[in-house]
Amino acid sequence: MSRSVITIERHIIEAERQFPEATGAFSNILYDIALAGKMISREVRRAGLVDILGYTGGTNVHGETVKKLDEYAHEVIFKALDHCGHLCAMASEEAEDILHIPEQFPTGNYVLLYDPLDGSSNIDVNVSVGTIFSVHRKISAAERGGMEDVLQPGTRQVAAGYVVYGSSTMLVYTTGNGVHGFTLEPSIGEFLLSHPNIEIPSPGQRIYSVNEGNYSRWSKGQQRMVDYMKGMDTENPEPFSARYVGSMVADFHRTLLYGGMFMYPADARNPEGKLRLLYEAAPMAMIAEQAGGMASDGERPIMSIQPRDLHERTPLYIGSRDCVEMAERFLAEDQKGAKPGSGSAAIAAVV
Ligand code: P6P
Repeated sequence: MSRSVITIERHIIEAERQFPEATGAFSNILYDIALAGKMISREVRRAGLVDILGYTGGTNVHGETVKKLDEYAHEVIFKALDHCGHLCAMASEEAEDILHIPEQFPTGNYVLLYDPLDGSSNIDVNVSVGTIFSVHRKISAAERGGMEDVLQPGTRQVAAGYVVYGSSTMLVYTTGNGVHGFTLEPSIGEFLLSHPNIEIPSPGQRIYSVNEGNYSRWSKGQQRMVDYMKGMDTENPEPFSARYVGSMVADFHRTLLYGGMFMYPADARNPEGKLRLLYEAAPMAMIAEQAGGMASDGERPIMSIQPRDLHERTPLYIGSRDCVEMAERFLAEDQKGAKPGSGSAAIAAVV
């Protein structure tokens, strides 16, 4: 056995010990998120058996109402944390409005935002999906939190992470002291530290990740950048490789470990992009920055954006710093009305 066996609970406790004033509230939130991740992982891995096991939709063999997996994941997370006494409110991709803590439970000083099962449409074809979470401190005076507590910029996050349900189930999180990955050992139901202190390689592997089906709706700068990465620009000595899963958590996880850049640009049909700021882009941006990478909306850091709405969208460029900086240079030329083919200035300094 080459390395000590460290569970996520042990890792959280050790991290908490660095802060003598810590009350343990924050640690308990992370424990409960890890528990929810284990429960969701179990159901995701059985998804393909729904018909065989008689879970035909309306009710299962036990007469229970069977929910779609993303609704299930939403409820598992809410019910794992609604009574913990450390949250003043929650918000979920699956819920239109803010989620208040039930009256019968105590509240606390943190807010949890989450996408319970991102990419869930891919489950039917056995493609990796994921859960994304973001934790902020409560800032309002009210005991039970409100929109003010939820609509905070990414720079105010105290923790962020995701669970990727792939060839294995991994939980990756940061509390502002580096990024750490834990792999679920199903036989004992424990997340074990497998990727301590993850850093995005920069220059990383020359991988770009974007849905090129949107090419015709992109800006000229966006089109020129992708043309460059594909080697269609004579100035590019070495084309990038293209990888696109279509599940953000999977595409980001690969980018975190290998480098390169994942993009979901704005386009003529989605002028604000497709991905959600609060519970998709901002938590991934905290992880990327903590891992030495970068996350931008094409002009400014994702973490700097002051949210206006619970479900607002944002363009996203995230990964190795050199790639995201290149993206900002290409897109800046859109602002200057650059003529097609003038991408050379944006290419400078790209490794
Ligand atoms: P498209 C999944 O539906 C998702 O929200 C992200 O996980 C993923 O990156 C993106 O949408 C894929 O969108 O338009 O390429 O299918």
